[in-house]
Amino acid sequence: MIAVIHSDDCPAVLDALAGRGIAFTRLSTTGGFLRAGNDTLLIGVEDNGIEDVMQVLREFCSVRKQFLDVGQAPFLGTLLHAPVEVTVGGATVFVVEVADFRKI
Ligand code: 2BA
Repeated sequence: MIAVIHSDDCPAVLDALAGRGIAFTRLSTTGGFLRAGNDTLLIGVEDNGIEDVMQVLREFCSVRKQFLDVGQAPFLGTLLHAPVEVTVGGATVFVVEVADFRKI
């Protein structure tokens, strides 16, 4: 699983995953739209572990609103004239099949 989460939610998510014995790797990443730091977790689980991870993400990744103003988003050029409300938080999750998994 690949989960992009808000950095503020990351400590609680990491604690919850570790507490359940779920292995993960945390990567510091940057969102393409906000150009702000977020965290991406690589989480290797069996099929029957997917829902456990989803439950942790639902519990600890809250959705909230944030205002994005022109100064924060110069890359949007002239498209942004007034602050816009953006939904942040939650989790963006990709569940992908792994062809092979080995530790050597
Ligand atoms: P960002 O790209 O920085 O996007 C942050 C939030 O800004 C998005 O939250 C969304 O609410 C809003 N947003 C993004 N593009 C927008 C647009 N063109 N117009 C208006 N609002 C827009 P989420 O959708 O929850 O995404 C959170 C983070 O997850 C993203 O940060 C990005 O790092 C990642 N992400 C989301 N969808 C992705 C995808 N299809 N592929 C790869 N990464 C993705």
